[in-house]
Amino acid sequence: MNTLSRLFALSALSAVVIAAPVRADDIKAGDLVISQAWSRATPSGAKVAGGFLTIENKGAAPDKLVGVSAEIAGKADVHEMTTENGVMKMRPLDKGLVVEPGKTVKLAPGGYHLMLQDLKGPLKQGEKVPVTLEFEKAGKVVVSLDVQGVGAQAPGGGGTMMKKMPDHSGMKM
Ligand SMILES: [Cu+2]
Repeated sequence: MNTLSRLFALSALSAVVIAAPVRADDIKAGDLVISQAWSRATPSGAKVAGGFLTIENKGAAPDKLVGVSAEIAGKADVHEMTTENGVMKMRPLDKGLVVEPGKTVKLAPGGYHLMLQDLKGPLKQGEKVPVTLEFEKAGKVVVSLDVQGVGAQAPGGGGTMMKKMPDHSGMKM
């Protein structure tokens, strides 16, 4: 290897490192980066729970979320929530959820979400629930849903606040 190609290899390497500022929580799968996976605690006896996350496609081709499964759920789907004549409705996305190249798709309350059904047990605040996502191109990806409080509307709700205050970890709830 001559000096020039050595230099080139070195700079290419550092470029890769700089171009991928992935946070510790982020999960990379092929061209996809999945982050902020979370859910909400369920009241006892509840049979369904929603799952929320952010999918970013850093590649040049579209990918598609075609399936979801979880140990804790007998059945899981990708759902879409819409408001029709003032009534909130949700339905499974039979054809999957497309993530266009260069775009970010957010699954959040009131919109797209993972629907965990036939729950085998409650989701408890502070727990991490493993869920397997299946993408057409990126394949199967396991993510952990960070379980927040019952009324949480976003990740980083009550559960995360508690974790950031170790002094209060012995506090009774
Ligand atoms: Cu749903």
